[in-house]
Amino acid sequence: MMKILLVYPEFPETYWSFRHALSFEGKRSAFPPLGLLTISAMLPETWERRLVDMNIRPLKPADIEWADLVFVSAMLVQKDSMGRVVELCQAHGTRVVIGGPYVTTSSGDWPQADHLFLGEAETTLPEFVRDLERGEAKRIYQAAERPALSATPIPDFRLVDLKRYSAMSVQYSRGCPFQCEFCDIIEIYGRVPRTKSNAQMLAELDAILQIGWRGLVFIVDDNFIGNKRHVKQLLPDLADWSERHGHPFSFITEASVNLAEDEELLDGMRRARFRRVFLGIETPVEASLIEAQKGQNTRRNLLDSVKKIQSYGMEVMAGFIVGFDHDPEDIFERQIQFIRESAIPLAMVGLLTALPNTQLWRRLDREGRLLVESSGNNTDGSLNFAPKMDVACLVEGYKSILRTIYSPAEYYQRALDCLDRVVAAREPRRRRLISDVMTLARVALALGVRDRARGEFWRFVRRVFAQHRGKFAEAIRLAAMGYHFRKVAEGLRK
Ligand code: B12
Ligand code: SF4
Repeated sequence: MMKILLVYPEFPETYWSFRHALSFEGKRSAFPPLGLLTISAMLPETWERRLVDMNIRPLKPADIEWADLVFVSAMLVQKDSMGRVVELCQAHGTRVVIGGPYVTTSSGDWPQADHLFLGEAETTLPEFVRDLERGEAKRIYQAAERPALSATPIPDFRLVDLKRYSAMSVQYSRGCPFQCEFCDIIEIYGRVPRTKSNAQMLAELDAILQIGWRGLVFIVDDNFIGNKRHVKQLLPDLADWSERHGHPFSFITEASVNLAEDEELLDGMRRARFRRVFLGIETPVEASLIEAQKGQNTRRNLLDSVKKIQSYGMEVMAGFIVGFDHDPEDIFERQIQFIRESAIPLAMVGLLTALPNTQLWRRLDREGRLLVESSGNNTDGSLNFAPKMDVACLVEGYKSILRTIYSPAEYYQRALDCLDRVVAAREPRRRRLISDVMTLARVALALGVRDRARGEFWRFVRRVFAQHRGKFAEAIRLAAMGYHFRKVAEGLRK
């Protein structure tokens, strides 16, 4: 029997850390590390396992001393923290196994690790276990092909400390059929979306229901509608499941903008209780979309698409990018205008980043424009390539977008516009009255008393009471998120 410690390294403070907003809910992190939960379920049942998510609590020497093997998973932004974990393991003489998207794209950076997994682990991890038992474990395991998701077990959700997270994660598909130039998803997970069966998905929902989870579930797919035919078969089953279980969950996911043209999909998602969807809008400038090979966004009116999705009860969140070669000088004002008109409160605006091994990375390399490895965080205001626009103009323009869209007046107005557009839906039954009251009290104290923009906050609350009383909880959540985004944007300015 082996003792396995699964470690998820720390994220820096970024847009996606949601750190300033999570503290209002008394949570430490937004989502549990699904990659580690998934590989845990592939290990022999008799092996003991423990999970340390360093976004929840620090890793202690005693954790490592307990383990025979330490498994670490990381994205590029967790690189430094992963480096410290690997060092700590070495200092304790404990073997360390690393994998995940960052290791897959940058394996050469890790001479210190004992075992490296490149790609998905459904076929390679069982091979490693067999090799280990024979004392013949190799240093590098590289998946020969992308596995069918029928081989993916139900993740080990029981390892998760539910109280610490604001949502649970499940995955339905991997891969995306599009070919955006900057995207590493298609390099890591491929362009042929692979899906789980309906039965697999429902079994995963049963599992998280059984451990006591109620509330938000993030379907972490790269593009939930990558295989529309399969999704259309899933959605009715998902809606039935939800009905049968008294609507314990609502869903959030990521999708491409062509979702807007498919009413069957939109209706199916509404019925299955999808409440938020993250879209890759990137830019309102057609020439930049063409440069980015994002044809799916040029074939439609993007503002109308957002509006359509909102009308199906889903708040739209979206990613925006500046720094394309074809960006005109007024790109910053155009992005601000688009974000304003689209009523997207949670707009993640980033500088174009060349992630390792992407088409963009290869092109810039050919053109001699690559400068350094990306930090993996496209919202930290740093550039890893030489842009066509003057660097100072680009970075200052980028910051001006953030200053504007997260200024309290702009943000609260977008939040109100969003509440106007997103047609109200009954939320899942919850038994969390006390924690909801605590959240409200914390938000009111931070935003309504301590914050210098408290006047704007109370104006927002008054307008919510007057126009959207039934959406009060949603409005408070949006206010808290806006506060987080503003804090991160302010940090960037220093
Ligand atoms: C959910 C998600 C998040 C969540 C993280 C939740 C969490 N706690 O994990 C949130 C929304 C917070 C997030 C944020 C970000 N993310 Co993210 N995210 C994802 C997403 C959509 C799904 C991750 C997931 O759960 N996958 C499901 C599991 C099952 O897949 P997996 O992790 O690949 O695991 C498999 C294998 O890789 C392998 N494996 C994984 N780990 C290990 C470890 C060992 C030891 C072994 C043996 C095997 C192994 O086995 C698994 C089964 O095959 C991925 C895309 C994707 N398809 O994975 C992007 C992705 C990981 N994110 C990415 C990025 C860039 C970011 C951000 C930097 C974006 C930004 N600019 O702010 C931020 C950074 C985080 C932060 N807080 O600062 C990139 C990473 C690129 C890279 N090379 O590192 C990805 C690939 C998508 C993309 N291109 O944008 N993200
Ligand atoms: S639509 Fe999204 S996931 Fe698909 S290729 Fe483009 S950026 Fe990548």
